[in-house]
Amino acid sequence: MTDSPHISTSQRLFESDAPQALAAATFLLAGFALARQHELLGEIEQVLRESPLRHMQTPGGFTMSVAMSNCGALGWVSDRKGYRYTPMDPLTNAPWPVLPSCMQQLATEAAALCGFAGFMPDACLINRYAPGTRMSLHQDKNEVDYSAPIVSVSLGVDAAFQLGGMQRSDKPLRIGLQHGDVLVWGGEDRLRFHGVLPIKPQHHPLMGPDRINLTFRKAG
Ligand code: MD3
Ligand code: FE
Repeated sequence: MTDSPHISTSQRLFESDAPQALAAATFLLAGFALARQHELLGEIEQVLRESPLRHMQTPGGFTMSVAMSNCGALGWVSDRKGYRYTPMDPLTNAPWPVLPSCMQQLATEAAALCGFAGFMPDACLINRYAPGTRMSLHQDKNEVDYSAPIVSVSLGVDAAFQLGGMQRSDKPLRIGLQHGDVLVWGGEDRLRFHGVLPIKPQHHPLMGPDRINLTFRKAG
């Protein structure tokens, strides 16, 4: 038997009761966003009406396959000049949309459950992966203060996340991420290399073929 080209996404039914440690300071909160999924998706829709998803240019002149937008006081951008955070959306020439309350509370609560009390993100990068989209191994290094953690929320179809080491050449662990999963990492794991393998064709009841990832950061 051959694989169907559009297998349905596996569904997590419940949130786990405790964070699962993937490394010393990297934690998976399985299903932690499920209880607020509809409110979250509504907030994301509203943000994207104001600052739409777009494919940014890399400094080397390539077009990124992940479509991105941001909300919060600062937003991550890439163009021919490099990677950085800006207070204004270069597409709309207006400030990035305000970080909505359900999104912000989710990030603060998830961080606290993993030992990072008082996490106040000032930036949320929204990544949209269509089938086939990947994000190659990289470090998140554009933030001013590495003592703050990063919180990520996975929505939509499943992804295979790569958790690498401190060198690009360190063999990454492969971790399956499902709709509603939340990852928190900080401390000694803050600068680990990480990436996302190409998204397989799948169907999610709320998100169709796509995956959306939110990453909450203290950027400035
Ligand atoms: C890093 N996004 O936007 S976040 C990014 O799924 C980004 O869209 C990916 O990398 C995404 O910069 C991955 C998840 C993540 C999880 C655990 C980590 C990144 C991590 C642990 C250490 C370092
Ligand atoms: Fe990253």
